[in-house]
Amino acid sequence: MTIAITRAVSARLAECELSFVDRHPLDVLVAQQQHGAYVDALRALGCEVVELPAQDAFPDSVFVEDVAIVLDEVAVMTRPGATSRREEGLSVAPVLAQHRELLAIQAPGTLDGGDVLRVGCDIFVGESARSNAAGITQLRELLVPYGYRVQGVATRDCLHLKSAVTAVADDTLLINPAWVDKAPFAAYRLIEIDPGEEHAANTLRIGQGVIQPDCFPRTRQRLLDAGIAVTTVDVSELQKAEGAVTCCSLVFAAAS
Ligand code: CIR
Repeated sequence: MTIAITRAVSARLAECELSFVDRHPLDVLVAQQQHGAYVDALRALGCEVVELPAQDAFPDSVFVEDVAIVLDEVAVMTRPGATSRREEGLSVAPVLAQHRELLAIQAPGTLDGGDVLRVGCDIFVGESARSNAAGITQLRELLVPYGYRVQGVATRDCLHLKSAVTAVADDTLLINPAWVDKAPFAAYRLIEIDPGEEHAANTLRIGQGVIQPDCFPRTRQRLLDAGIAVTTVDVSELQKAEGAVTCCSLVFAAAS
């Protein structure tokens, strides 16, 4: 069974961190409705959704992906790069502890889950403004004993590594080559986004298909042409908070 942990949208979402997108008026009620439809899509694709209550004190707390990395064997609580987000994980940890042994990134390390792309035993980590060298080194030391290879990857002009590249199948990645070099991913089949849809690389893989924002029709067609099933959701208000589809959930297999 696939579990997805989500958190309802904070009433203060409009006070979110922004790094690479400009601040535009944001309708929290619409964001909450869109988040509800995203949760519905997760359920329709077979996930058991664990919905955590909103934490209004933390504007970005809907973006639960950033506070933890969940692998088959273990989960790692991160130390988010934005100081405003450091305490978001405190209420997620006890929920994850029901499913996995917990490890943790310690100061001075910083790491956002949005920077962590796992493909099989390969774990690529964005060397971004949010994830520093100490965080990446700690993650490597924590996960090498479990057989993972952890590799830092430079990103540019985007918030996280998974803004630029995500896995859409076991051997296939969807990539925006303007934001990350293709070379580290040479072992995989690469599908490039449509260059006019620069935010389109962030997709959430569920089973044999992906969830993708509905505003990237040309990239969606490239995925469909490659035989990838696509479920679309409208997350326009969450995109104004520099979020998209991976960031709103922690998805993992239930321990057997
Ligand atoms: C932030 O800047 O931290 C939030 N406004 C957006 C975080 C999005 N997280 C993600 O894509 N993993």
